[in-house]
Amino acid sequence: MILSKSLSLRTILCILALLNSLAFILASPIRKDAYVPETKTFYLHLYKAKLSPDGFERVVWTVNGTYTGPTLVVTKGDRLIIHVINNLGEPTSMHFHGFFQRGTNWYDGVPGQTQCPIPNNTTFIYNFTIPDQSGTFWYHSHYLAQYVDGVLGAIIVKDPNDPYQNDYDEEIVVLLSDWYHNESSTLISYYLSPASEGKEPQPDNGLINGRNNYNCEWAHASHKCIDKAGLSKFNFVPGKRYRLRVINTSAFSNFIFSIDEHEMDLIEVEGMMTKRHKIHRLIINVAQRYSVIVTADKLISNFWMRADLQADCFYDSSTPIVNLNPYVKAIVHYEGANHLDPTTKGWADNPNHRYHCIDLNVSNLKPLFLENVPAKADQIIYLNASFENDDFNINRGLINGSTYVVDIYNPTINQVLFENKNSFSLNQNIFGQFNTSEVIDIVVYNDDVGEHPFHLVSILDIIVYNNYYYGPYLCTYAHM
Ligand SMILES: [Cu+2]
Repeated sequence: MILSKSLSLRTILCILALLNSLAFILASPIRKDAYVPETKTFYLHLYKAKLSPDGFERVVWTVNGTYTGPTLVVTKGDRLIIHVINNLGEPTSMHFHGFFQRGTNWYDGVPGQTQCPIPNNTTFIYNFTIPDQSGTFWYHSHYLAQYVDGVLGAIIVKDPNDPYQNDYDEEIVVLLSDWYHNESSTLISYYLSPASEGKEPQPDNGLINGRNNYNCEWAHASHKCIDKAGLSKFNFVPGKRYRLRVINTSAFSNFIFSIDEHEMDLIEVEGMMTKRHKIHRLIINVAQRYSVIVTADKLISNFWMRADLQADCFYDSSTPIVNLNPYVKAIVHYEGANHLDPTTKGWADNPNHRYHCIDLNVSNLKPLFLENVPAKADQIIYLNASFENDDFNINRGLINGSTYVVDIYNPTINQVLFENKNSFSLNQNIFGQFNTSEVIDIVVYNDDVGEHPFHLVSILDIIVYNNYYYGPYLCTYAHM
């Protein structure tokens, strides 16, 4: 009796719920353009090739043979199946920068945290959906400094209900990067030696979409180097409006990005739509992403696109910058203009503009849609970032006084999920473990003179979401 009573009660509740949803369907207008999510499959083949992005030939660690790698274009709601085919000759991994990976933390691509490295001559398939994010993202190797050698590309997640979709006609991806003529293994072994005194290796050049010129007089005479290798060129159709998606994929450098005589309206910061905000120069730090709308409303001509490397910020004044042209350029070519180099002046050098040139001030950015922030955090985590010399005079990065030591073939996710561990050695730098519903404030303090981007790797999520874990993979191939 009791059982049937409760059943009938449940039935009534179900009917009520059904009536409710029927009422909702009747009340809401039927959207003709509702997007049906798709599964999108990509193949990223990693291998080395000799390329000369700025005329100086070097071994580039490519994705599908090119630098930069292919742009992956998907739509919010899609499932991504990404085959990473590793023929680099050493292990690798792929990180998809900016995605929350809720419930698929084991596809976040961080060796030692969320997976084992992908061995050479092995294919690993990442498989995750993007249910609630859109905007400008990028992917890059998360193994050692491989992305500095070239393993990177853009990911664009379109929003079928993009609030600005009627405000631009076309999209352009602009990848900015510092560029080194030595491979990252050489750079790292120098950096992690007493000789560097903790000063990061100086880049040799900067690139816009993988291109720039280089002064080959600065190269060793026997080295293969072509002067005037060529700049990236962006074709503008007069009257059209362009959404530029700008990503700084550098190892070390920030840029000031601008197009001569063209204002930019900033509309997106790292997947968050903002109120439309007019600027002239965009300051963009390592790993940051922005969208700006630029209108081709000038007389038909050519204009410089600029990405000024902030070389003054590299070191203190006692360390000279050598053999580097920090004025990185590309060309904005209006359809119908000649093919000569532009003669335009930058915002700060143009006497008509220099006194009212608007640089991005991040405190002026406002989200387009307000999000409710929980009133009070259950826990506050303080992370203090600093750099110090160790006993061997090697400069190390520290969080709360502790250097991170990776246990690369026993990732933290495995320790939590398979070994049920909840205490870790100091050098695993685990500063908090939380329950699913807890609200956490993370307070990051940068104790270094240099600027440092911080990156929410979803290992925090793993601990939060471990109840939902349904088995990714073990590191069975790790010791082959
Ligand atoms: Cu990243």
